[in-house]
Amino acid sequence: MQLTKEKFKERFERKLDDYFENDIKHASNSELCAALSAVVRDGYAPQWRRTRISETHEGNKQIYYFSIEFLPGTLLKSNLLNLGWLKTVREALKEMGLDLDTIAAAEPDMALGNGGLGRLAAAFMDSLASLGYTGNGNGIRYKYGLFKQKFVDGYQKELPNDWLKDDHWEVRRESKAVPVRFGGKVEMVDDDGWLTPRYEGERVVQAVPYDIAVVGYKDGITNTLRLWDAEIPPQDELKYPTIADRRKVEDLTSILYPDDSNYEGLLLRLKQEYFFVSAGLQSILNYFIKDLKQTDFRKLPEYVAVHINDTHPAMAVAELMRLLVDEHRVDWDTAWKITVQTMSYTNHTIMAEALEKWDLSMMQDLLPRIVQIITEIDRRFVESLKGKTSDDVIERTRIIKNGRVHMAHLAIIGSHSINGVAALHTQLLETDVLKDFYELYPKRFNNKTNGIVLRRWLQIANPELSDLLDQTIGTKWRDDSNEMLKFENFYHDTKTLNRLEEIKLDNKKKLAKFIKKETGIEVDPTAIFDVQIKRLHAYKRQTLKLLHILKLYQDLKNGIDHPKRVVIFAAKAAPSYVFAKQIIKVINETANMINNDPDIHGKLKVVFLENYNVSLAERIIPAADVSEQISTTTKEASGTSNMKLMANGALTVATMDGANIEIKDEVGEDNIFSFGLNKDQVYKYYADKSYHPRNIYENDPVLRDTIDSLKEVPNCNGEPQALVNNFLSDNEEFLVLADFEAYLAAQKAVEATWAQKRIWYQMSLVNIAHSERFDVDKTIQRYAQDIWHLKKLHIEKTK
Ligand code: 26Q
Repeated sequence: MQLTKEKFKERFERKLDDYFENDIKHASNSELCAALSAVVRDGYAPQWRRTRISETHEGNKQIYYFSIEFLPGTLLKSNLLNLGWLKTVREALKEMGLDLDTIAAAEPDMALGNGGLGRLAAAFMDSLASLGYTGNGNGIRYKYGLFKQKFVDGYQKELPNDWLKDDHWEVRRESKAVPVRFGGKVEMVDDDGWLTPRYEGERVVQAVPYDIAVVGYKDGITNTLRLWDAEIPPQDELKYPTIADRRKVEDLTSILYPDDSNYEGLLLRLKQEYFFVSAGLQSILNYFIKDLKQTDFRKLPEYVAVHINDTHPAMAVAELMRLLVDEHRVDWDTAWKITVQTMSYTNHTIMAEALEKWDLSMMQDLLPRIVQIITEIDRRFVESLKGKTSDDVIERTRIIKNGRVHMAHLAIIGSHSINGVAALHTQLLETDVLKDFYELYPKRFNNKTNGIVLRRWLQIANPELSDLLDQTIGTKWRDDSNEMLKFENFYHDTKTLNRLEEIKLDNKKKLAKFIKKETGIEVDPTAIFDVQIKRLHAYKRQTLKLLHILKLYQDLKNGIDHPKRVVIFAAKAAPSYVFAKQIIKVINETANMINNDPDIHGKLKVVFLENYNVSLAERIIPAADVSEQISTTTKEASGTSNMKLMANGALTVATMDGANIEIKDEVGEDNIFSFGLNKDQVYKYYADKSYHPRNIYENDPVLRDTIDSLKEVPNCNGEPQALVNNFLSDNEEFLVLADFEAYLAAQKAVEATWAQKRIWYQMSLVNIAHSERFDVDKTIQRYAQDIWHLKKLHIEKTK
């Protein structure tokens, strides 16, 4: 819908008056934000309704993306951008004496995810709507998002993140509520010749959906992210007389587990997984039967694709079987065909500790019928392979083993497509982690390299760079990222290169101001801004960066010069992850030591910003010169911050891991600083158990001095020693010291290039131009074509 500034002002003032009986002079930022959000909601409402009507009418196939995490961050500016209103609203507010960014800062981050996996799910939602595919998100409405991180004495403390109190987007749809059953006993009885479950002593929870509009960019459609909340069923109120009873039900959706790539077999987590899977599938079948008026379930895969985002929703395989066989009386073989044709699965990690294996007896108590069904799926799987492959392979691939249910096996056996998230990752799945399955089902495996919402990371986060693109290559890139490649034609254009430098400096000044306000630390915007932002995890090796910092510090103390550098970290550690928290403490104390040392004349600063989230990423990324992507090769499935930083012109220092390899392929080896062990070297160390870091320590004086200086970091309680012990332990899994020397060399190359500013910005320009390859729309096109088989929805545009 076209919006003029005048129309906007009028609506905005009316909302402010309706909601708060207030005017722009006296309203608080959160009131202004609420009123602005209300105008935006009115803006997409007709389109949202029309999308729902058209999808039923056209009966196009729909994708349901099942994910236990969605991490959209803030929605206000992204909705404004996608409605095509961003510029108009920004200007209109300015004329009213208001600043959009200040108002938008009052919106809480919707952080219903830990990191990469949740952010990817949100990016997929945006892209599906933007491309005109009917895509639905299915997840959990956590009362508290990912914890808020504070540093006290350099240690991480976690506080609750009560995002709902200021949320403006969700719509409760009680009429779509469905029951979800837990516990009790189940017995199969003959009902008219059909074996039917009879339940006894079960508890029923009411799943109530809250829908959030997903507004597609410009000509896109408006889809739905459906998040489920748990309530007491209205007819069961009397069964929950006390507040404690009620709380038990509410607890189900109260917290997001803060673990990233780490599996803990907790009952509540299992409940959460079944809860949103069952609710989502019931709501899909209700739609199929009631709205599409279908009676033949064999047609389900023509209308519905269900995607399992990592193994957390893998019970969807068994739950769809239950619904088809028990509730709709479809025979087992037919139901199985339908299920496999409907389901597809993405693996996001090769780390063994992240693989979910639920205790069978725990699952049996909570979900007795689901266990019967999984047992039957397992039995038939084993039966189907007997005589066709070795007993060893059968034993390795079956679902239930040693009293545990292997969720990845359930997902693989029950899906027609299995994909990894970057070329190397998929290759490792095929040749190593899921080798047996790859041999059984080679055609099911495929790669889908991750992507990012370039619109957000350029147009919203970096308006100045976006303007430069407009001025050089025209504005078409805003609709078609392929156009960005034309930016390479400006490789020799001094004016453009100078402008790139100015923009970067401007963004760095803004970040420097923010850093000063948040931490009190003074940083020089002309220094190299060296950025590592991602979850804190041993495999991501924030430790390698720490060792580099200590080496630089020692050099500066010894009179060896280096260009000025500001190292910026932001990262949350899982609350129970002791080693990750020790790393945070040591980095914080190292920062204190260095930042307050007058000897080095401010040549090196270290800043650890608290509470990394999408909003903070939007501040840091446009200001980054160097992007640190230094995971142990083979461990980072893809990474996505690498793509965001590249799009904003940061130069990448990278191991050849995950999507870093594809970034290098794209920009060429001259436009990236790659270093470190390759996958074969890493695997050889693992196979031979031949990694003995103590030898490196003893033979490399530079490394030895650096490690020894780590032990001297003040104000700690044994944390530095814990790090040292880890680095030096035999066959240390992440091979930190093995890559140290190569990493220093890569950083030397960074310094040399920094001294030649023209080359630096030429490299930066190439990176920006080629970031188009990682536009999430390209990723989604491939999913839509190869896995989900979707057609675009055609709807009449709002006038
Ligand atoms: C599992 C069971 C119990 C509790 C927690 C979990 C759990 C939660 C989150 C397991 C894994 C995750 C998250 C994994 C994740 O974010 N992986 C990242 O996915 C990105 C998107 O594909 C990749 O880019 C990253 O490389 C990968 O680390």
